[in-house]
This record gives sequence, C-alpha cells and structure tokens, in this order.
Amino acid sequence: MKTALVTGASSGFGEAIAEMLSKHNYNLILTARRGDRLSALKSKIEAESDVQVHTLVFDIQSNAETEKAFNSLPVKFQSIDLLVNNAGLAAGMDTFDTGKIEDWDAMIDTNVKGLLYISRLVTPWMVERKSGQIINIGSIAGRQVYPKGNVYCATKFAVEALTQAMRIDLLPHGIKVSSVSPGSAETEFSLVRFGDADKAKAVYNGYKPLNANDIAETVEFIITRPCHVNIGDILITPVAQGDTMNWFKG
Ligand code: NDP
Ligand code: 8X3
Repeated sequence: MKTALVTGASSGFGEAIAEMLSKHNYNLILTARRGDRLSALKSKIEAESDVQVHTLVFDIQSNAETEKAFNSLPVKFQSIDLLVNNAGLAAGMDTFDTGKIEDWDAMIDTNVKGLLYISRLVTPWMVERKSGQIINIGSIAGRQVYPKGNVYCATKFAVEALTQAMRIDLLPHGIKVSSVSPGSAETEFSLVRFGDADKAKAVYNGYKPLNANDIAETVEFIITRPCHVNIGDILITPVAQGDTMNWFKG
C-alpha cells in the first residue's frame, strides 16, 4: 500500500482528494488546523475502506509547528509516496494601495512558505527512496493577474515557479512533480476570502463553478498515469470562465 500526505484536508479540494486517494488504496496523512474536521474525515474513510488515516493538526504558516507535527509521524507513515500541497487561501480582495499587511502575510506564509516547509521535510525521504510524486495546487491566478488579485496571484505565480524548480531539482531522483491550476471552484475559499456568506455566494452567481470533485478527478488522472509519464500542469476552469477576467455568465 502507498502513503499520501494531503495538506488542507479539512475542506474543499483537500477533503475530496483524500476521499479519492482512499479509493486508490493510499494510506493517508491528513493535515489542517481544524482537528475536528480531520477526525470526522478519518472516521468516514476508515469506515468505508481498508486504508489507515493519520491526522496532523498544525498551522502550516509556522515552520516550528510543521516540523513538530511531521516528526511525530509513526514509522509506518514515514514512507510518503505522494505529497499533495493543497493548503492555501485568499485573504481579502483590495487594490494594491489599500491591501492589508496581515492579509498579505497570511497568504504568503500559507501558500508559499507553508508549501516550502512541508515539502522540505518530505522531499529528502523521497530522494532517499529514489521515488515519489508531488502535486502542487496552483491556480489560474498563477498564470494571469486580475484586478485586486495582487498578492494572492503573486503567491500562485510562486507556486508555479516552485513546481518548475522542484521538477528540475528532483529529476535525478525519479520524483514526478505536477501542478493543477483550477479556475473558480465553489468550496470554502470565497467564505474564507471575504468572511461573509452572501459575498461568498455571489462569486458563483450566473454560472456553474467547478466543485471539489472536479479537482479530485484531475488529481486522479495525474496519479494514474503510467510510471514513465509525468503531467506538468493541468489548467481546469468552468466552461463559463475564459481566463481570470473573461466570463460568459447567463
Ligand atoms: P478551502 O477553504 O475549502 O480549503 C482550504 C484548506 O486549506 C482547508 O483545509 C484549510 O484548513 C487549509 N488551510 C488554510 N490555511 C491553513 C493553515 N494556516 N494551516 C494549515 N492548513 C490551512 O479552499 P479550497 O479547497 O478551494 O482551496 C484549496 C487550494 O486550492 C488552495 O491552495 C487555494 O488557493 C486553491 N485554489 C482554489 C480555487 C477555488 O476557486 N476554490 C481555485 C484555484 C486554486 P484549516 O482551515 O482547517 O486549517
Ligand atoms: C482561486 C481562483 O480566480 O479566485 O485561485 O483567483 S481566483
């Protein structure tokens, strides 16, 4: 049985990816800050499958917390075959000149530094075993900046750069590195971004957004390719979304 570590598994894409991976018989290490959500998901997956789930509750913005949680992994979960770097957020949506420093810090510390912290811990184990696979959840916002997207877009451009960097540096060790770049998907993303349920709902008015399963199925495609095939990046959007600024809404 293989083992996968999924960050941000307490909701949205991460939760759906964890469920999908359980159907492919991966034992799972699931991480997030909301331990109650992770415990409920662990119970559900273990009741529905034969896989074992280990939860790690920590704030990925803190390298100290990330290291402490990682170093607590039981030996049987230490052979990580697949790392899904999914934890992330957008905080606020302001013009550059009015942006809030605490929002910028939260996005940079989670989407960029958090991804780095956990990847720096997992990759030496993959290098030692000369195998492994990493899937970074980027965004269409990592390809094209949009008004008021500024720092969120910058963090996702960074994820794209780090995906390329990991692929190059880990190439000699047989480690596959991919990214998935979704457009608009209805998860808790907009609620977290705006902190307001009505504002969050309005983001999805007039068109059918992606859902978490669409992203889990995209990850499923990547992990089920033959050994010699690496998928570099998949851009996936709702049909109504042409790019970050062009929409056809009913
Ligand atoms: P959700 O808000 O539903 O999920 C985000 C996940 O990240 C949660 O499990 C959350 O867990 C975790 N997370 C956030 N901050 C931290 C932290 N400091 N420490 C640990 N875990 C954290 O959003 P999505 O599922 O939509 O987002 C997942 C990824 O997809 C993000 O990287 C996002 O940028 C990206 N994305 C989303 C799109 C969308 O339209 N929804 C489109 C393109 C990309 P907890 O709060 O419990 O810690
Ligand atoms: C999330 C998609 O368009 O809100 O990465 O930036 S968008």
